[in-house]
Amino acid sequence: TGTTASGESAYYVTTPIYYVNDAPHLGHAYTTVAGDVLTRWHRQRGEKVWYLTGTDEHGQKVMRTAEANGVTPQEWCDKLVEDAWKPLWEHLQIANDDFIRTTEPRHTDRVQEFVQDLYEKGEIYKGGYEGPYCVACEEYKSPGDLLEGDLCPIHKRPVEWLKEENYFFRLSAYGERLLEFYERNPDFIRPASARNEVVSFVKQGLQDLSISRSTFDWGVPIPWDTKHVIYVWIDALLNYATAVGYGSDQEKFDATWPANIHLVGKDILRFHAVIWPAMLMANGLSLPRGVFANGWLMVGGEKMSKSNLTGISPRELTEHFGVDAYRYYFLRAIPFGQDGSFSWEDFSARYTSELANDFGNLASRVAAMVGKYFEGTLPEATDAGPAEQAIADGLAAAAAQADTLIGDNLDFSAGIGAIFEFVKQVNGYLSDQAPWKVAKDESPEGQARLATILYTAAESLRAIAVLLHPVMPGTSAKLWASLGAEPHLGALADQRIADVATWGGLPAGAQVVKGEILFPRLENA
Ligand code: ME8
Repeated sequence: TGTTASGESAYYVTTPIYYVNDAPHLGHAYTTVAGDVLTRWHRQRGEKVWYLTGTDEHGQKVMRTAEANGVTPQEWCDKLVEDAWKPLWEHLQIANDDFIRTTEPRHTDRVQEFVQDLYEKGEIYKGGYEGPYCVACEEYKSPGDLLEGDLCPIHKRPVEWLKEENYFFRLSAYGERLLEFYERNPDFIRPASARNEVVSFVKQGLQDLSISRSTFDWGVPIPWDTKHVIYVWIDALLNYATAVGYGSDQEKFDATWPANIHLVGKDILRFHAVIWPAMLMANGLSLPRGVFANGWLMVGGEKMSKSNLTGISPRELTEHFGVDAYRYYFLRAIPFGQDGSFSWEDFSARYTSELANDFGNLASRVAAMVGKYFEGTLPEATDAGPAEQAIADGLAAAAAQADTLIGDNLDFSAGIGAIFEFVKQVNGYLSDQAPWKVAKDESPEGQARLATILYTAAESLRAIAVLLHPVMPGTSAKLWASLGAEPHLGALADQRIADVATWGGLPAGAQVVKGEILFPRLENA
């Protein structure tokens, strides 16, 4: 990393660090793919970007899973991280800059220093606590929130009664300051429904937070009282700071912190929007600029989850639809921030109509016609008129909308929708202009018209390849190659969103080849 030319810190995006009690499912991949699209979008804006993901390895949940499998927790974590988590992110083309594991010394040493510091500042004291605890959430519950007396409202499984002498963080002292902070930074928590929920939660009054455990030992020891380990959530939240050099590499930390966006599922919003900012306030660090809570992927009306055995493996879907269609589908089909259900039928329908028919066919038709009528050499557009101007205008509008919707608002569904409106517009243009009919007119005027139509379509595809690159990097790269763009314009990753609508980027003379089919027909569709 490093500072940008202006000395501003990088656009820093994080995912939750996931528990390694089991392999990743669609829900984890949902948040991670969203973060990847967001960071790739900002890279194409030409910004300095830092994208962090990782794994949360301490706590009872992971410890018990390791025990049940007859290995040590560390062995269990090492195996799952290397065999399941990292390979999946590679498979899904996740371009994270770092991967933090909470068992790494670069993290655990800093966690101890952070907690020691709070202790010395008087922010931590010793006390006792008892209450119902959900191990799947790694969280004490309020008795009033339990279902049927003893079920966790998220996992629908019995809670355990815990009674411990613990260390407490004076969270209750931060309510007013947090409310002021939310007030001054109305975009800190998004979407608005999430902000409202947090504000009303904090207004009810905060309780001090138990931040240590002494009934098991799989965690980071409290430095001044090593019979206790640090509560897994305090340990975990700190990853966002330790991974970018907090306490170890001040230059890197200054170039990266604060995070611009913590992406989280709505299940862990309070940890990120209440506890985490309070921890940072207590320690005098600057606060993240935003927390965005995504909704839940549901199966049979319940949150898809490992604990409920409803987790679906992303590979089941990528084998059938391919990686890029997978990345596209969840962000396109579900407005980011809302819950959504996955279904094979819906995925197949969107694959066929939007990806294969609207987009894939456009790309292959244009390449085929440039091949057939101009031997693969992109002709010049000498006869551009109002129809071509409408396409250039449509592109400018789509690019501007997508930039705001995806890059600023994290409204992936509407942003991708804007790009696909442009795809539809280009398809409409081709049906109206009917180049296959114009081709029969062998006069110079007819040939100039044919050249102009095919140039316009190919130039539109140039822009589409750039705009879809953050969402579908592999497909866009194939399209870029098929347009023969690279020798003239350079690498796809170096194309800038701000320039994408400048008409005429792809020069006449580019060698257009009919590449492989972008979205093959589905088997058993
Ligand atoms: O909570 N729908 O880890 P975790 C959408 N270690 N998103 C889902 C989802 C679903 N059905 N299921 C999971 C933890 N997710 C902690 C985080 S951060 C300092 C520590 C996503 O393995 C979503 O982002 O339970 C959710 O917040 C995260 O996975 C929880 O993963």
